[in-house]
Amino acid sequence: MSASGSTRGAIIALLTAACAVCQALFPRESPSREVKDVSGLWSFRADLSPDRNRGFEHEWFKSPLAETGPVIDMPVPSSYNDITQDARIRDFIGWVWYEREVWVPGRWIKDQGTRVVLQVGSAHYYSVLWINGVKMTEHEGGHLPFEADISSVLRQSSSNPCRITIAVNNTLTLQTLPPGTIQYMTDRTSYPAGYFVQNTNFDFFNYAGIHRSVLLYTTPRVYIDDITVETSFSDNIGLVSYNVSVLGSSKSTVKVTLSAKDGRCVASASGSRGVLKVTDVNLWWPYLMHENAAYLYSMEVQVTAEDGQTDLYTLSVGIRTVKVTSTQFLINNKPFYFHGVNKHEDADIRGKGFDWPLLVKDFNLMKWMGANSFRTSHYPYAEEVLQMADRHGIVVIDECPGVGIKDIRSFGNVSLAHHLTVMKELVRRDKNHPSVVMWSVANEPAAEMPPAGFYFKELVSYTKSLDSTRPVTYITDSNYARDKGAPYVDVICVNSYFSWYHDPGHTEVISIQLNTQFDNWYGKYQKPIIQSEYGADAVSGLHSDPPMMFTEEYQKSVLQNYHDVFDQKRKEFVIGELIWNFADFMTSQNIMRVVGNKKGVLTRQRQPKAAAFLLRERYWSIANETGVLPTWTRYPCQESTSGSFMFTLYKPLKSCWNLLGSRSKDSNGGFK
Ligand code: BDP
Repeated sequence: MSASGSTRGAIIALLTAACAVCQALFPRESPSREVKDVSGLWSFRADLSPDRNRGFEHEWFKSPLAETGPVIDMPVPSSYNDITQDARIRDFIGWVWYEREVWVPGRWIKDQGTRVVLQVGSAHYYSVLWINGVKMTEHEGGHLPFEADISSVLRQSSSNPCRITIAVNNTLTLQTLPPGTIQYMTDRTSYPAGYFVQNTNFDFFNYAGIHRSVLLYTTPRVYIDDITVETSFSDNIGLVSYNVSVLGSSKSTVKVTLSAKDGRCVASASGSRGVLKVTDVNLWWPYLMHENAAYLYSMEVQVTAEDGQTDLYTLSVGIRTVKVTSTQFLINNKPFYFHGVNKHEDADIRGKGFDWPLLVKDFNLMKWMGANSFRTSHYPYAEEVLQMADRHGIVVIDECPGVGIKDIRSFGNVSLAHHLTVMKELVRRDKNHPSVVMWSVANEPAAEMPPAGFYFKELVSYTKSLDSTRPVTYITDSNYARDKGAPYVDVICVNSYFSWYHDPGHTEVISIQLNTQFDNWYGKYQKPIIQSEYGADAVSGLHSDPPMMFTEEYQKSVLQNYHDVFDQKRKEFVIGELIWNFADFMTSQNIMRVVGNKKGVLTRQRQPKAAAFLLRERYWSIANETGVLPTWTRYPCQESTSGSFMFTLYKPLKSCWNLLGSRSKDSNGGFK
């Protein structure tokens, strides 16, 4: 076996059983499943001991946390950093302990045929979970769910209610994703004993804690472990190929039915694998691309065990295809142009904690802006975000936490094996979302370093082996001639900050530098290109004319200069533009940032800067060019008093309405 062959074998071996604790199906109620949300107020204690290890030495998980020392209230989900007035908690590095006692419904425990699972939506970064003092599982990685079957511990233990203890450590090392280093300052003339800091190669604040809901849910003993759907179509027939994984018995029967929005069953099949055929299919189309965007079917999977017990799970299914040519990104065989945003999970007080009002507000803002897409920069977002994207037709580039891989020691086999595991967990969770059209395996890695070639070859090909239906990319800021991973990606995604980090203050250089950037990349690879980041900081309310850096006018001017080039190149091979960033976000403290990164076109509180209006004008007019924007797409819409829908008029659209009459639809309802 060659050196790289044996390395690969070792890495793949490391991956077996990697998903023992990772979740495939979003916990959802059904006639056979119950869900109990145990988020809310938890007890919290940061381990402030010098080596952060007192909690383990003194076994804080064995008794109620309050008996081990002082605890404070901590909301879940939320980052813990901005909840208190204590800078030590804000900047804490190491183990923190969470605990909550909950009542588990008696019938869940009595009924031996019920499996009780505890799921943590995400906790940053490394977690250990105990139930009633018994260790259940550990999980590495901050942005994906993990779970444990806790049925037997619940049944063994006489203690009721049940005590959930979760220890979470946010330390980042060269082998974590994202990577980081802990630097000990040993000069006693400058630093106190034991002083250390966490260094990272990304600028967003390393928020930590339990960031998403903690749920208890049940399934029957014989249960649906995973469902995979892959969709395509031919003329007006939609094809849904499915694969159901059942655990708990080798002898069970599987029935699958697919229903339209009105509840009509449109296809059904038996068996754990098969293909459903849907006549007169309604395809899943992106927002602003079709009059009936984001059409979702409902797939009901029913598993019946030998003893007659059934498990039922319902999955939303959008039927669509994705293809990449040398110049285009095709959704349902039609060219799709990404006019969208990069985001962060970030807000005042809650940090990266999941928040429904924020989620709905952000989708309203994206639709208001005419954005048809976003990238989950720089880590997987809560699955609820993808469910919203499915329902609203917003296209997603789904990124893993491979951000800031800059040190050569982070390209080793331990790092690669973990990176593959993360991709496995990510694909397992997100593979059925029609909104997800591409995987991004990293952001701005040191792709010019010698080991990057092998690393990205393995990472991309492994991701493709997990999902052959979606293109794979990573986001680069390397030199086009020296980037060692670019040969393996399907779409080139480039970040650049002309007239900001280079030639500050000189927007006049943007046109030449951006044209060169595009021509170089396309010339070498003949692959379509997305401008995956560009932008400039603007402190909301700062103005100057002529524009100066950090003012709203300068941010606008940078954007306009980029847009002029995009408008030439999108006639050729540029297939998208994603602004950096949707909203201002918190960063670590450093001389480059004024209380956070201000490249948002919205403030952190989601109020528009001048650039947001510029983008809105642009995105809506690009959407108009495709000629598919009759009244129904305009946003927001209001119900009129007469009961019919009345839409808020948006000026740039008006002139195009008369054009629409002449457009004709193809057989799938798309516009020609
Ligand atoms: C890019 C990074 C992004 C940063 C941005 C910036 O991908 O995470 O926030 O620069 O500096 O290089 O604003």
